[in-house]
Amino acid sequence: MTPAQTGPDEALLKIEQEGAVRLLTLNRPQALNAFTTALLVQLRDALEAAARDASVRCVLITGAGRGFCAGQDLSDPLIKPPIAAGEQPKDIGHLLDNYYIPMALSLRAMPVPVIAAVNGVAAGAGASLALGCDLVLAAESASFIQAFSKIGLIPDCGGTWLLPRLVGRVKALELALLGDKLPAAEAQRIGLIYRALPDAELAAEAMALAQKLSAMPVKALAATRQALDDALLLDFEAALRNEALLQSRLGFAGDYQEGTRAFLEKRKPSFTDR
Ligand code: T3D
Repeated sequence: MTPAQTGPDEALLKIEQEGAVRLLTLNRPQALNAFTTALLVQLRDALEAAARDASVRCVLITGAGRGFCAGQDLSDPLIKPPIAAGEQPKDIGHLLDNYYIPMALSLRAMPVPVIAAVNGVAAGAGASLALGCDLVLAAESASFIQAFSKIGLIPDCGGTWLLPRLVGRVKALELALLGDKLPAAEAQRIGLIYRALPDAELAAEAMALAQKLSAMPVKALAATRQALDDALLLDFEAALRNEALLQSRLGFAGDYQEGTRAFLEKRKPSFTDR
């Protein structure tokens, strides 16, 4: 594994490259990798840099230490409730507008697949980060907590959009209203995540999956994500026409030519489009 680049404060987010996989490790283990504005900016910048870099064909996000991400850092002076008399509460909508939304939009727009390797607790916006990825693997000791309701907030960073789509309204309401800890195995059982697996296997399995995806036609994988998301907002005929539009674009791309040629020539394809 080689360091891919260094950020302004390298310690908050580790950026490494293994083959065509860009590994991003949230690195504030002392606070279960809770988000500060600096970490959010670095994560967004790292996602956008990976999106621009043709050598990157899959992104893998994980956390350092025993947590994945505990959501917003509640001790951040930008959001801490007023302590001194007369001090006004901060506008946390501003924090979402300027830090969470840009990061969440960059994640959703990635031109390559993104995997979350959830190594420990994913709470609040940390759960939204994981669930916003295309495939979520989690260690059996990991858990997902919609911690927002416990502190008087609603799910954010995409949580209200993602939860009902992933598990339906009834389960989404249960998770969001109660804010209880959902163990990884149960998250897999209800279809919230792709797979829970033994802790010792998580890192290697996640990297193997990322390498596998990176060798696939990633342009088509990103278009598949888009088509599935679009379809939830469209009627049947509009979804058919959207498929035709996306398929038409892919039909002109090199990967489709390569995929069909390789099939006919009975050889392994080598995909290069992005
Ligand atoms: O600005 C806005 O608020 C809008 C945006 C909101 C987005 C959000 O994400 S809101 C939700 C914020 N997150 C939470 O409410 C979760 C808070 N954390 C917890 O409930 C628990 O820490 C966990 C259930 C995640 C894990 O529990 P446990 O027992 O395994 O660990 P712990 O002892 O609570 O935490 C370990 C350390 O991490 C501890 O520090 P210490 O005492 O060892 O120095 C703890 O304070 C720190 N930590 C954990 N979560 C956060 C945190 N520090 C700052 N912010 C956190 N979110």
